Amino acid sequence: MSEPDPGEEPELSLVIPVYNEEGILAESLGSLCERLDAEGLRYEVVVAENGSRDRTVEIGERIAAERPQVRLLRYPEPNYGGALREGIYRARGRFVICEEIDLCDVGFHLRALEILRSDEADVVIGSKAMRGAADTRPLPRRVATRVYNAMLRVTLGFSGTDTHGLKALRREAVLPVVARCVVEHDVFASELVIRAERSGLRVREIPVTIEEKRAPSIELRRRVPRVLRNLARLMVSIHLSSPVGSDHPDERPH
Ligand SMILES: Nc1nc2c(ncn2[C@@H]2O[C@H](COP(=O)(O)OP(=O)(O)O)[C@@H](O)[C@H]2O)c(=O)[nH]1
Ligand SMILES: [Mg+2]
Repeated sequence: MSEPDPGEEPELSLVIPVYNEEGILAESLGSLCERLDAEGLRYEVVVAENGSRDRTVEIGERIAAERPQVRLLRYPEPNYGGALREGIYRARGRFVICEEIDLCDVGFHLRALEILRSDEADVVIGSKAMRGAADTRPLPRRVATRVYNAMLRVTLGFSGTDTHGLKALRREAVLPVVARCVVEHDVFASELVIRAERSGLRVREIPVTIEEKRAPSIELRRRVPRVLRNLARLMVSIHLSSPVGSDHPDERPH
């Protein structure tokens, strides 16, 4: 990863997993940084890339060289969850926002920061499915979000409406939870939220408006089998090794 600026620590780290994003990387990062600069935030952007087969790395390296706030992290395996987790570990800010390069919703960053700064929550989820949210994605993906989160509620006792996508974290509170996560790929994001909730962290959802800059790189039907496999692993891990109420850091096996 490119060396961090040894100067002042950022208050906010944005972690953005990216994979084959040559089409929108430069424009998205450029306008994101300009908007964050205009808000006067002390921030860094950790771009967590792995195994892209297009010009993503070349473009990411150029932007990291041009903008001191941008760091490029290269995770060794093709793995969204692994890259996101590594980005959270390497983030230096007190607050960490998990972003997606096709969203970059500064409105969410500002609302979530206000909640974290005033110590009203440890985790703020940008929900696509709660009352007040606006989701402009195609119908199958909206339905998939609802079905998936209903499965998390039924099988894992999740109490919210969304786990994948935008979230803001108080880094210190969440690091022990990240360390206990066992699944990879897409389901890691859900595991993080569910384990945070089960360990007693204050999780709050706020509605977001979702307007993707492009269709997702992986087709929905190709994603489903892997998501189901990882969900099964997560259910086994949570129900067998930590019955409800015992995900608290003090109660886990050492
Ligand atoms: N590092 C990494 N990032 C990924 C991978 N797959 C998707 N991403 C990134 O994750 C974010 C969301 O991906 P997207 O294709 O829009 O899927 P969506 O979350 O269902 O909308 C984008 O920033 C992608 O570049 C992957 O395998 N590795
Ligand atoms: Mg997307």
